[in-house]
Amino acid sequence: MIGMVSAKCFLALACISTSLMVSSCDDKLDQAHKRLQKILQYKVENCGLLSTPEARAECIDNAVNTTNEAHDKLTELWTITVTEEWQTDEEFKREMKRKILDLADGPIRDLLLELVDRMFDGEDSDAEIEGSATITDPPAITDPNIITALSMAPKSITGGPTPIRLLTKQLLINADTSINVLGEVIEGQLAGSIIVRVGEGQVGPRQIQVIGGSLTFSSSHSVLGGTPIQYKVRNNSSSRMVVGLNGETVLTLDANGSAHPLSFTHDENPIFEVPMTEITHNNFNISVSTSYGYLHAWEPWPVSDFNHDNLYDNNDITAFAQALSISDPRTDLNYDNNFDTDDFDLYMEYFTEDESRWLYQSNRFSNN
Ligand SMILES: [Ca+2]
Ligand SMILES: [Ca+2]
Repeated sequence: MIGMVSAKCFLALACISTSLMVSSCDDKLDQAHKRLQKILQYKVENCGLLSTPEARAECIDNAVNTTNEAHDKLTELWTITVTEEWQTDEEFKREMKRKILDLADGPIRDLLLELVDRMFDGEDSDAEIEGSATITDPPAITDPNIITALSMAPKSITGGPTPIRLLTKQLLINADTSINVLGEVIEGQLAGSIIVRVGEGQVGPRQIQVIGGSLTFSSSHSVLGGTPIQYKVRNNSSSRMVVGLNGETVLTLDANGSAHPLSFTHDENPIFEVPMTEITHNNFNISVSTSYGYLHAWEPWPVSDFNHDNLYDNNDITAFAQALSISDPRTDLNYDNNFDTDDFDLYMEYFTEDESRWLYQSNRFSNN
């Protein structure tokens, strides 16, 4: 939804004659293929939750087959559409969707429609967010997931000279938000309550645990069709809040988007990094303009943190290499049905990217 400017794809009109423009449309198709890979990886991960080996194997087979078919069909329709008469991104998208709607296979049709919708999101868009966030006493918590997460969370921070008791609070967020997508400005309100755990008596640079909660983007703009977009913070995720020197703060939210067409799908897990400044104790100012490239929404590769411990380190590389050696479907990252060093090289590329982002946030502030 939020990203920095890149080449407009309607320039792809000139694909055929101008080599300079080829990269921008090839990039679009490449992005769509990468998104398909991610969807496949999530699907395969989810198959692992099934109880019997037979069910898991069937689920993985289905996921691989559906994704491979979608991959080929997307390339085929794209290749036809790119040579046709169209003037703008919107016209190109409409042509693609018209062809996709003719497909007989329901699941592939739905998958491709969503991919094409997403293909132009995040391009030529930016956002402004102005508002505040305040840590205050918690409301009565009724969400059973949050109650469970709280019961399992540690009660204190140990390791220092004296243990620090952790208290449950809420972070109330309220901000005017304006998103510019392809020149269409969507004004709205971003608001919500995030359940956090703070060290008793701690001030200044500190780390704040994020337990759960949700953020809602509501707008009267017709594009939302009267339905707000809800982002639910995933329990036991890598969400966190770090207050650094001079009150510089980053709230990192690992959140699932609702089923809203403008939202991220359940198949993807974008991570938002929202900068804030602590003005007085527990009162934060939010002032973001993506023109300065400061608000981040990134989607880590599902395979980067291969062992799911919220760390990006050498153990993941080892685990990936082992899985690759037994042809785990998640590891065929270049989609050629071979499990080889090409996949490993791609893995290292994605892993390095995710690791550097993760390290950037981890090392950004000193915590004490
Ligand atoms: Ca890991
Ligand atoms: Ca491969």
